[in-house]
Amino acid sequence: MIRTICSSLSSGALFALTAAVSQAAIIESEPNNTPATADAIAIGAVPYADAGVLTLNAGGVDVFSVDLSLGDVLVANATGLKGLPLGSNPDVVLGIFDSAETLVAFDDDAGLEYGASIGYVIPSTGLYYVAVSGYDGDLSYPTLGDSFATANMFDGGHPESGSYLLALSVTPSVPEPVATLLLIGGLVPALRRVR
Ligand SMILES: [Ca+2]
Ligand SMILES: [Ca+2]
Ligand SMILES: [Ca+2]
Repeated sequence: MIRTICSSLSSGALFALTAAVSQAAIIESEPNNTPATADAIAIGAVPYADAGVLTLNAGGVDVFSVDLSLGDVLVANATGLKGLPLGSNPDVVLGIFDSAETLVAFDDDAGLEYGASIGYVIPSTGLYYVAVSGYDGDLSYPTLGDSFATANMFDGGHPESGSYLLALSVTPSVPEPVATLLLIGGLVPALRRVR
């Protein structure tokens, strides 16, 4: 099926399509187990949304760094793809760490099945880390304020492994249509005053 589609495209179009697809996916490069070895994700202009199919290794963590601005709404979802029902395996967890590598948000199972989901409003402009790890079975979650080095579930002790979907989005704190209305609401009275 893929070959049929490709044969109908010129090499230039195929290159453009390949480039567009590769730029649109979150990718990782192991080892990315710590903030120091994180894979950088370029957010660019907001609103932003992207996703990638990645691999969690037993004992491993996948860490991604993102530059975010005050008021940005970061939403991260991780969903296990190894078994059915979707999200049940691997049992992933998500952590958001700030530039000091301090845990500021954590989730285990708010996503699909044992998938993880976090929505976090960025309190100050800077670098943040999105970390995907596995549930380690000891019934003890990390505490907000923990450092990456000491946060339980991110210490390399979990048995979970397999492919998972990571989806990230970043939106401004005030939705654009609302911001536009506010701008018009401010401009129209001003113009009337000028007249
Ligand atoms: Ca990985
Ligand atoms: Ca990793
Ligand atoms: Ca989980």
